[in-house]
Amino acid sequence: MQYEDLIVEVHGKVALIRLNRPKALNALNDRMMNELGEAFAGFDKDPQIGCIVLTGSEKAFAAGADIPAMIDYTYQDTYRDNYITRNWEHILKVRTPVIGAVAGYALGGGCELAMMCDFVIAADTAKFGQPEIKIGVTPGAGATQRLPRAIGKAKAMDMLLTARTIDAAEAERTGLVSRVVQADKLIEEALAAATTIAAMPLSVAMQIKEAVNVAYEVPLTEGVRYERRMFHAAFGTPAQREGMHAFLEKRLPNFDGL
Ligand code: CO8
Repeated sequence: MQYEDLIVEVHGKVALIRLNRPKALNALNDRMMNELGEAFAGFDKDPQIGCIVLTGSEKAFAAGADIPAMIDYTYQDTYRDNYITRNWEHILKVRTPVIGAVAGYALGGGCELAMMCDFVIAADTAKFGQPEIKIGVTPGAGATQRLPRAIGKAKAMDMLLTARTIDAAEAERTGLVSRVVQADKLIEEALAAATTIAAMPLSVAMQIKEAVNVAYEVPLTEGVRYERRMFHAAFGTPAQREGMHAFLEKRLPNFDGL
């Protein structure tokens, strides 16, 4: 599939999606967000794909929503006609695991998009920030909600109110990203992590992703009950049979198609 603002590649069972508007530091516009939705949906329904990596360029994962594109919007455009917001959350419907691989700027909507990935691997050049206040708007794709959950209220308020960017080391220290790697190894490391995930049973990976996301929506006892039902339901599945038999037979499991 050819896109205007994305480059997509398949590496074995891993799909790699690159945001590609280099002249605008991958500013996220309507066409790119539509294409991103299409790319995610296509890979998500492909049973050969076990993990998706979302990345940008060396200079920018994404420097936020496209400012010139939205400068003249009215409340009617944004609220009634749902401009901007209508195509930003396709990623949340993706059941296949998604890793964000962030180098350079992840600002505003770029940082929010990274936070919608299941986890983020950052290059040592990565910079995260929510500078919306500096251009006179609140965040709109979840930063006021996901950032405090990810890094705590104090750090989130600091970033949101001062528009301060944090570097990769601070992002890792605060839990915004899972690991930091050398910039020239980012794609290699992200593909390696994705390949590891893609070798696991996809059905179980999807269930784990679903259960972790439930943790942000329901009280603890409900979440644990939800997990327990998933655990009960695992018994008798091909993945459980193969995983446990492979362990006893001292061989690597083969989860292909499971
Ligand atoms: N939109 C459009 N173009 C951009 C953006 C952007 N967000 N960011 C950078 N660019 C463009 C610049 O205009 C410039 O283009 P040109 O060469 O034609 O002038 C080019 O990219 C390079 O940028 P700079 O020359 O500024 O590069 P620097 O290295 O000097 O600075 C920065 C890089 C610090 C990233 C700087 O460009 C910057 O501050 N960018 C804006 C960051 C920002 O404010 N982002 C938040 C935008 S608002 C938002 O994201 C809200 C999302 C809500 C989504 C809701 C959906 C549900």
